Amino acid sequence: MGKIYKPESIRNVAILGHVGSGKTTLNEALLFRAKCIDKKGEVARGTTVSDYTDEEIKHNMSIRTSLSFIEWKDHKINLLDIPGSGDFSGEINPALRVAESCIVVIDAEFGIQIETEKHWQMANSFKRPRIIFINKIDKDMINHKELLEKIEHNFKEPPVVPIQIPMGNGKDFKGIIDIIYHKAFFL
Ligand SMILES: Nc1nc2c(ncn2[C@@H]2O[C@H](COP(=O)(O)OP(=O)(O)OP(=O)(O)O)[C@@H](O)[C@H]2O)c(=O)[nH]1
Ligand SMILES: [Mg+2]
Repeated sequence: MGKIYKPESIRNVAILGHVGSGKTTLNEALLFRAKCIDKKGEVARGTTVSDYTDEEIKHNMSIRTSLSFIEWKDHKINLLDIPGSGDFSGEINPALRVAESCIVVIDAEFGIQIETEKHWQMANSFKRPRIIFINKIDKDMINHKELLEKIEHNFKEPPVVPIQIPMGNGKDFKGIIDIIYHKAFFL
C-alpha cells in the first residue's frame, strides 16, 4: 500500500504556461530532483513521465492534464502538468479548481505570450497564489533584466516580486542569486 499523507501535508500545484514553454520538462526535472525517477526523460524522445499517451509522444506536446507527485520534506506535492495549447484550454479550469497554487512557466526567449496572459487571468479568477518560473535561460540573447521589467510591468495584479536573479546570460549563465536567503547558487 502507498504511503498515507495527512491532508495538511499535501500540496496540489498546477503548472501553467504558454505552449512549449517547458512545463513538462520542468515537471520531469522536479521528479528527477526529488529522486522519483533515475533519469530525466525528454519530450522530443517521448520519454517523460507526464507526456505518456501515444498522441502526446507522436506530437511532442501535452494534450491532457497529467498528474504525478513528488515527496519533499515530508510533504506530498501533486503536480498537475497542464497542456499549454489553446486547443486544450478546457483542461485549465478543472486543474485550477483542485490546485491551491500554481507555477507559471515563461519561456525566457519569448517572454509573456498569449496563453501566459490567459493562464494568469484564470489563476486570478481562482485567486491562486503562484510563482513564475522563467525557463530556457540557457538560450543565447536572453536579457533577464528586460524580461523581469516586462513581467513586473505586465502583471500588476497580483504584483510580482523577484526572489531569484540569474547570474550571466546565455552560455555565460552561471547560476542564481537567491534574494531571500542572500545566497548564490552555482550550476
Ligand atoms: N534550451 C532549452 N530547451 C528547453 C528547456 N525546457 C524545455 N525545453 C524544450 O522546449 C520544448 C518544449 O518543452 P515542453 O516541456 O514540452 O513544453 P510544454 O510547456 O510542456 O509544452 P506543451 O505541453 O505542449 O504546452 C522541448 O523541446 C524541450 O526540450 C530549457 O530550459 N532550455
Ligand atoms: Mg507539456
